[in-house]
Amino acid sequence: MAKDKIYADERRAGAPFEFNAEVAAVFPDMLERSIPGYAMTIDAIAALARRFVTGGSHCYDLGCSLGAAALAMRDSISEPGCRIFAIDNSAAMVERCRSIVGSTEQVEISVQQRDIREIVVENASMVVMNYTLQFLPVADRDDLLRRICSGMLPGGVFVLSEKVRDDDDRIEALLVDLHHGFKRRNAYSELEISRKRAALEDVLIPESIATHRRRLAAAGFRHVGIWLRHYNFVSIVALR
Ligand code: GEK
Repeated sequence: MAKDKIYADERRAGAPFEFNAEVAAVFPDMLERSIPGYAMTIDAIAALARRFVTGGSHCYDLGCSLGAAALAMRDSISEPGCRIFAIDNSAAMVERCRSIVGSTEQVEISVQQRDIREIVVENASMVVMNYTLQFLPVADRDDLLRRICSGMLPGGVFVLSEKVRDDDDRIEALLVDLHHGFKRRNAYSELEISRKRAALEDVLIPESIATHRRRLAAAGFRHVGIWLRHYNFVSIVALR
């Protein structure tokens, strides 16, 4: 697995973060060393796919990057006639995702380079947004979640993983610090951590758990619960 040294390079300082070829090439390492709980979300997506995906339905991995969630769903679906749509608007991610996913398996994964704000979700028993909503403009988030919910089958499952912001400023500062400690233990230097933080400013916009809960309820999800929290990273399960 190629090691993420992007922000060790001082030429990267100052520019906003982008999902380009350089990021796509080191992405699995970047996620594992930066997102506490990431591997657990992929395991849970597999377990939820076994439980919730129904025959002849669609599954969506929105903001799929290299397709980790789509692959977890594919390897767990035993129902017949399902299709998985893995969608990302980064050309570099989609190109790599296509070569990782291949095309020989029983459950087809259709990898598409699209903006997830423009897609139609239909006949869905499972939708995953694993750390993707946080990259959309806040003003676009309500509408997208409404459209996701209305394209889902009754009893379908939505998995939403996000970096969150605590309403209490002291707790927020503590959680950010603990997260930086996690990154230091994963061999990122202070300089890499602070450059990445600056690059993500205005690109990754975290919201509070209360805001996510309100939006999910307003979108039409009947049951909403947090199944994972590690510092300021959460994963939420919502049932249509
Ligand atoms: C995983 N889910 O491994 N339309 C489509 N894709 C988008 C958009 C958009 N408007 N905005 C951002 N993206 C993956 C990890 S990464 C999370 C997801 C992270 C895409 C973007 O190109 C990137 O590939 C992905 O969302 C977010 O489980 O890097 O922290």
